[in-house]
Amino acid sequence: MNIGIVCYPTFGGSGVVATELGKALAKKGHRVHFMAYNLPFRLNPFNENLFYHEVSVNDYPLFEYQPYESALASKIVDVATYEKLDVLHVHYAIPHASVAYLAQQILKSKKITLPYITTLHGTDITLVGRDPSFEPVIRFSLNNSNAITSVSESLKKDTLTIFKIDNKIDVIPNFINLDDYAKTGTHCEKKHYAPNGEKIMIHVSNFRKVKRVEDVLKVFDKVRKEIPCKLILVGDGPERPAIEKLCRELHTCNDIISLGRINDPTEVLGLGDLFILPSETESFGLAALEAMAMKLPVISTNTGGLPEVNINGQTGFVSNVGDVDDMAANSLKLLSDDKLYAEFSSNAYKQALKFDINHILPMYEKLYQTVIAKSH
Ligand code: GMT
Repeated sequence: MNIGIVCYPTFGGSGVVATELGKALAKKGHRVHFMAYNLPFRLNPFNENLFYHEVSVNDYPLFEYQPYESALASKIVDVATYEKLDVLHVHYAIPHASVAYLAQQILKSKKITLPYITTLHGTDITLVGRDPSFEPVIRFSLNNSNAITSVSESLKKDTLTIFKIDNKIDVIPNFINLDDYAKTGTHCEKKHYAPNGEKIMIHVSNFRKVKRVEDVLKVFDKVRKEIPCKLILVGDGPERPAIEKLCRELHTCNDIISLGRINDPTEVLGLGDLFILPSETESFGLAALEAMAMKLPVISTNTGGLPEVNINGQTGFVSNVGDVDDMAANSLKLLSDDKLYAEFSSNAYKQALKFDINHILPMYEKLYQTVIAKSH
């Protein structure tokens, strides 16, 4: 198949999922055309089946806001026409679903059929999408999508509650490529970060408010008062200054290693003992799944789709949002009991196996074939 993929190229789960999906499809022989305003950060398009089409928006003094939607719609029309796309897959509803609809209508006027699939990732529904000003556009473009997928049952439920969607929503969960994880070696030794054999807790995110990184620090502070422990933070974002302030107040800075943004955190995860994700809301929690693929048990909240990934009492523990005492107690339970830890670590890996790309990719391929067949 000739498949077009539209995604955000920046650090964030939706871009990672879109990129890894495109790479896996290309490996199976499909021709995959990415359209984004920058090269997606995990994409190396040097592959016979992968193509990258940059969406550039020229600046002009008249524009306070650049017309990204128009530029993207024109790019889709162009790529669909000349590369003969069979299907378009847009990741993140805003604004990609409505842009896909516009492109589809323009192509229709040229007698070209292009079905589009919208994959909902989370904040496009639960945070940004909640803004009532977006409601009519999101609802219309979802109802007109040839198919909609959501990355968890929880997100499907939220979407149906927040919007009046008549269209069916298929749940196709996020995935990981376990082969990549199996290959991961690390050039860095654990003792470099934990010279005295301390345990290592890890948090990976884009440091937005929704991630509650302050809770990571509060939990870590409680844990390190009981057992020697280090915290590795991977990522960067708007909450970084607040985090730095809190670590000074808690006097924990010397035990925290901030690595900033890392394209592929797999190697770092290989050094860790425990992953922590105390998000306010999380449609799935791809970062937690990536940690589980590296055999790390997870301490998370019980919000959104997290309990579908992190099974409470088996692969880690889930707590109410903001309950840092419970998260600290659960962390200590795991870090101070080797037998329990080994059991959870093995369960975490087994759970990650269920989300291997080899199980998930056929679901997307089947969906593409269905929408293509239906639209002709
Ligand atoms: O988590 C973010 O802030 C980024 C966001 C995105 O769209 O890039 O992530 C969302 O999509 C990921 C991939 O499907 C999910 O694993 C994350 O749980 C989801 N984030 C939230 O719901 C907050």
